[in-house]
Amino acid sequence: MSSALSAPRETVPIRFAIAHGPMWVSGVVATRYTPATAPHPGVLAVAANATLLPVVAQYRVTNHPDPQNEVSVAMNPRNGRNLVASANDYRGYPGLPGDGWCGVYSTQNGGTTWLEQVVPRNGPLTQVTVSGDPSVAFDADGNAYITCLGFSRTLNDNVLAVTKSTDGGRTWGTAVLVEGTTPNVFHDKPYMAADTTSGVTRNNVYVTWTRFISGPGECGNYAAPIYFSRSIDGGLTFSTPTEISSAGYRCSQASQPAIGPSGEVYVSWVNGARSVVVKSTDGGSTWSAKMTIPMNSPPEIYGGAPRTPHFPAIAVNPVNGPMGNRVHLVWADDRFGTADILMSTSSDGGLTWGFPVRVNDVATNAQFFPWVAASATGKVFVSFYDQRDDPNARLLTVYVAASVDFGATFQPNRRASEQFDPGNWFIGDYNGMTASADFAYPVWTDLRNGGNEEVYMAGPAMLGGGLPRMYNAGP
Ligand SMILES: [Ca+2]
Ligand SMILES: [Ca+2]
Ligand SMILES: [Ca+2]
Repeated sequence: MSSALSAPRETVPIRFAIAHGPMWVSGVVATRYTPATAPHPGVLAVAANATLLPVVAQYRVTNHPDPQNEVSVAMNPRNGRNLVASANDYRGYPGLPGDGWCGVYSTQNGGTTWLEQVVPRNGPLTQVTVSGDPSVAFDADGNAYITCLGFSRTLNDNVLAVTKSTDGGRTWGTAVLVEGTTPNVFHDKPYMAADTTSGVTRNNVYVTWTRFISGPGECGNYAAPIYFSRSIDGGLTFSTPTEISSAGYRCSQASQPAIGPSGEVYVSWVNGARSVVVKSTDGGSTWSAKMTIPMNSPPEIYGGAPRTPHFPAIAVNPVNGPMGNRVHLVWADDRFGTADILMSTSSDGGLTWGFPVRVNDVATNAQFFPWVAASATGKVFVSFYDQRDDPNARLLTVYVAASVDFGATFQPNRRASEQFDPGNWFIGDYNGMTASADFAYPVWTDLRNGGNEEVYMAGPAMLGGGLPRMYNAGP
C-alpha cells in the first residue's frame, strides 16, 4: 500500500502540547470546552457597581451562550465605522461536535450593531475540526483578513490559514494555507498585521506564530521558535515560513507583528523573563539582531484558574518626525509591587528602550492583559484588565490609559467597562485594541452576563450623529 496514505498520522504534537502543563500553548488547544457536557463553569456573581459607571460607550459584540475569548480587533483605514473583531468562539462550527472555532464579527456603524459569524470551514480548514487563536487586520484598501489556527483533537492535522473579506467583514472567502501539518510540530498562536502605508510594502500581510517542536530543545523536552510568513499578493499566497528567532531565543511564545510608518515590520514575543523585538525594513526578507527588554512577570494572578500568562504587546507610533516613529511595548510587571502595566518606548527603532513608565494610575491590586495601539495623530492608548475597584482583588474592570506625549506620561485612566468576576475557566490569554485618530477601541472578554463570556468593545459613542467625545485623549 502507499505508505503515504496508510501510514498512521503523526500523533505527537497535540498530545505533547496538552501534556506540558505550564507551557503557554494556546488555551483553545489546552482547554477543551464541550457545551453538551460541560456547562461553562465561569461564575458567579456579576458585581456591577452603580457608583462606578463607565465613562465611555460600551458595545456588546457577541450574544451567544457559549464562551468567546482572546479577542482582536481592527479598523478599516478607509471607513472608521467599519471594524472587524475576532475571538475563540466555542459555539463551534455548525455540524461539528462542540468545540472552538474562529469567530469573526463585523460592524458597519462603529460598533452599534454587529454581524456574528464563524470563519467558513473551507480550503485547508476542512482538514480540521477545531480552530482558534484568530486575529484580524485591514490592509490599506480596506480588505479585511483573519488568521486562524486549525487542528484536530484526535489526529494531528494542524494548519495555519488566512481568510480574506473584500466587503468589510460581511462575507469571507476561501482560506489560504500559511503552514500545514508538520511532523512533531504544533503551530500555535498566529498573529497578523497588514501594511497600510503608501510605500513599496503597502498591502503586505504578515503572520507570525510559535512552532512547538517536540524533542530536546531550549524548553527542555521541546523547543518553541517564532516563525514568519508574508503575502505580497493580497492574501492569495503566503511565503515559505522562515524562523525569526534564533539560538538562545527558541523557547518563546506570543509573537505579534506591528507596522511602522515606513512599512517597517516589528515583531515582539516573550522569551522567559524578557520581551524580544526584531525589526525588518524590507518587508520581512531580512531581520535585525534581537533587541530585548527585561520583564518582571508577576505570578499567576488567580493561581492558575483562570490562567493569566503575561504576554507583551507592541505598537509603532505612525507619526513620523522627531517625536514620532516610536515603538511602544507594554507588559504586566510586578517590580513595583503588585502587577502593574508598564510601557517602554524606543525612539531609535528598537535599538534602545527607555525606562518603563507605569501606565495604570492606581497601583492597587493587579493589572494585566495589556494591549497598546497608537493613533494616526500620535496618541498612545493602553488597555488592560484591572482589579483596582475590588478590595478583594478578584473582580475585573477594563481601563484605558492615554498618552499625548508619545508615551512619556499617561493621562488619568478611563474606566471602560462594568465590573465582573472572571470566573475560573479560560478567559483567553490576552485582549486587543485598535485606535482611530483620537479614540481607543479596546475589546475584551467580559463576564458581566451571568458568567457567560462575551466580547465587548468600548469606543466613542456613535449614536445620535454627534461628534464623538468619549475617550478623546486630547486636551
Ligand atoms: Ca490562544
Ligand atoms: Ca458568549
Ligand atoms: Ca498593581
